[in-house]
Amino acid sequence: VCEWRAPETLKQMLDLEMRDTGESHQKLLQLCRDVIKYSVKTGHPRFFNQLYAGIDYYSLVARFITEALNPSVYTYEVSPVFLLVEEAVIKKMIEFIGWEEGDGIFNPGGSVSNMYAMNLARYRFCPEIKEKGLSGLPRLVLFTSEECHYSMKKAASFLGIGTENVYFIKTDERGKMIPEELEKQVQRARKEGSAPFLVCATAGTTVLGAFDPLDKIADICEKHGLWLHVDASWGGSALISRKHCRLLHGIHRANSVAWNPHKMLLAGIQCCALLVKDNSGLLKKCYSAKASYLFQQVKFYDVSYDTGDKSIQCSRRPDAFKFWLMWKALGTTGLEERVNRALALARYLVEEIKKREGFQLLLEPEYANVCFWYIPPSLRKIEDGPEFQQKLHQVAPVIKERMMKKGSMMLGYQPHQGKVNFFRQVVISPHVSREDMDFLLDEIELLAKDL
Ligand code: ABU
Repeated sequence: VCEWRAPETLKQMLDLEMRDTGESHQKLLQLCRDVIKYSVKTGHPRFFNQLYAGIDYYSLVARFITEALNPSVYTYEVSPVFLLVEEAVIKKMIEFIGWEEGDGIFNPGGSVSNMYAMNLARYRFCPEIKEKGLSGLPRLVLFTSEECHYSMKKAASFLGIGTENVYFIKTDERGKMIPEELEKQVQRARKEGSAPFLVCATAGTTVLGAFDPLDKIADICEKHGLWLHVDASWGGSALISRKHCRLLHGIHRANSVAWNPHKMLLAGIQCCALLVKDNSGLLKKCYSAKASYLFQQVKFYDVSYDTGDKSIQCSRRPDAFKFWLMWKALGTTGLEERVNRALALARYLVEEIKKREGFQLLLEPEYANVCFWYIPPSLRKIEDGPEFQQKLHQVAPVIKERMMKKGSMMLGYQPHQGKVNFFRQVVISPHVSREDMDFLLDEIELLAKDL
């Protein structure tokens, strides 16, 4: 999976210096080989480190095509095909959310989609902000769960809302936002004289893979007139599965949804859409700056296809094409099988963890995040308490170091919400088999046998 080298060693091994004269092709080939050798093979079936893994081969072909054509998706005149493809993909994603109509845009990352949504919600709340700026606004407050993605804080900071004005709502033992706590916090914000404007629910949290109760959250948003954004960057792909789409029950009531097909569906980084339930051109009204050298209003074709002004970007990659080509190749059924297979494999891993001594599940997962501790032999006789917890906290980092130095697999770990370091195994790639799950558990035992 990887050929680990420490940064200083790797700097010496790679010839990173850029010189006045160019290098020979032979040298360039060697450099390319080195780049490949020392890069992490995220397509390897034993790369379980992040919320993405593997690559769909059709989306890889799509990437070859777009890299060669080098388009920028802002006007129909330079990106006729890719603009139509993006429109078609957005339309189809909107159907799966359950909206009759809507709008959307592909962005460089789910964090950016969340930021777009936050800004859009604020724009709907006070449209004059676009011209007048922040001065004169009341203290705006938004709500999200304590398990939310860290982009919520970044967006609040970047947009001038302020991280103190993000109210983090308590979650239950499964990591889901507690609606009654949301209601309390909205009322608290109103009593404080601030202006609540947005609730961001999460469908598929980063660590635990939890899904917030969207229907109940939507009831509260409707009652208080708040924009509901669902960060389904990770969990959105469950919408494709008839077996698992119930995880997102109520998503059709959202005002906006972030959904990243580059995660569970393997559309290749980056492939991230922000979808908006709107038919009034809100995205364009909020973001457009009407550059006359790009978005001329007098053209020989229908300028409504020049959709780039809905974006805060100017140059923009044709990310929807990767998803479109693989959807064309696999059909909805193939995508559905991909989701079902990953979740079945996660379930297999859970059952194997339960059978093995020393492995302890954190919670029953509802998605592809399998969170567990490994308790090595020497700790099994120690009673649970501060000493045990402090020792357990050291275990996952040591195993991680050993697996990376050996190069046998990659698996994430973290401390989280007061719990000491535990592993988070993410099952995504269709190239992963039950044997890889067994290998993972065997390898942890092997790497930790002296701990
Ligand atoms: N956007 C979440 C990515 C981090 C992770 O893979 O855990």
